[in-house]
Amino acid sequence: MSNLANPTSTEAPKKPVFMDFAAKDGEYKRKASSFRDQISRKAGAKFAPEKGRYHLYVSFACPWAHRTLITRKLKGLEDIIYVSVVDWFFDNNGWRFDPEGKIPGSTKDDLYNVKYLGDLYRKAEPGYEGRFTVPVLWDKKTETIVNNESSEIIRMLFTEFDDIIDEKYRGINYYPENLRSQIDEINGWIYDDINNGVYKTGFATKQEVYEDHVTILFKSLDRIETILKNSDGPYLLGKEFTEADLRLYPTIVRFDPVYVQHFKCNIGMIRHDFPHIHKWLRHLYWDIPAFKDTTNFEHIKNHYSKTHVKYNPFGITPLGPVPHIYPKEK
Ligand SMILES: N[C@@H](CCC(=O)N[C@@H](CS)C(=O)NCC(=O)O)C(=O)O
Repeated sequence: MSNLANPTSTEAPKKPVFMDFAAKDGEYKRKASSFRDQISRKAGAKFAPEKGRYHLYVSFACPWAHRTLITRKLKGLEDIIYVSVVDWFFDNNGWRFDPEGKIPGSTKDDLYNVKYLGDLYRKAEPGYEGRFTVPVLWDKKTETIVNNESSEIIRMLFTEFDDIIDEKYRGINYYPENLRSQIDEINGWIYDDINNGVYKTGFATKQEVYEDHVTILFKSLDRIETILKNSDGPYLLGKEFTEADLRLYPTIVRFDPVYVQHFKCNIGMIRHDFPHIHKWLRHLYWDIPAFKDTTNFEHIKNHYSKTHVKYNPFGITPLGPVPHIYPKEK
């Protein structure tokens, strides 16, 4: 019997979930997330905000999951939503937990003690055939996945727990009404060209596809550089930190340590070629604990270098760049 039909199986799925990223045309195409329910503070909502009810599954390596970890901390939700962290190693069975505590920073599955993240997807939806991605926002009450799309999870965290969080975090919305159109506009091309652009560059399997994407990526980094140069505050939209900064950070903090070399995004480095982005990055990392405390370079570097065996067959993790991030005064 296929263990896909058994929601509580801890056996590895028979079908490999990984390894071929690009389609025949050499292009990497990211699939849409499958679970799209919402936590809502509206009366009668199926998924109401409650302390301890929701659990977040993340990888420290994953830039999309990183968004949710930053938001959880920025919004004072650490005692309200607990987290389990997968091992940085990802094999043919997908993300796995670390029940024996061998990997610093990783955890077991704190809810069911299953071996693979895929087991949770199959528990939520027997027969699920999509990808087993992080982040996952899990509801302990109905034992299902509420949502596995980071861009939606962070918006729920911005607003929907405001009645139960510490007063000092209430009303802080990084997607405020008055800046929405600007945030949407910048998010659009940052996602396509930069957040996802590094993957489209790195996973390309044809020379011309790679060259197209790396060119677009660096044009868009130039665009960010100009925006930050002309900004009247430290952030993309001026003095106010917004979701746009939050969504850009996980890609930029991985850029020099991983993407430059591993994904061949090497037309320039943030530290040497983009002084304003570099300053913005170091401000977030060194001045706001939600950024530094959720950035785990060991998980990030080990994951990409030791998991993408087609791209780095011997699994050697580069030692540089040293340091992974410069101090602020440099
Ligand atoms: N749209 C998702 C993308 C998440 C995603 O692609 N996560 C990657 C890790 S960086 C993953 O878990 N991949 C596993 C797989 O595709 O099998 C989001 O933003 O939440």
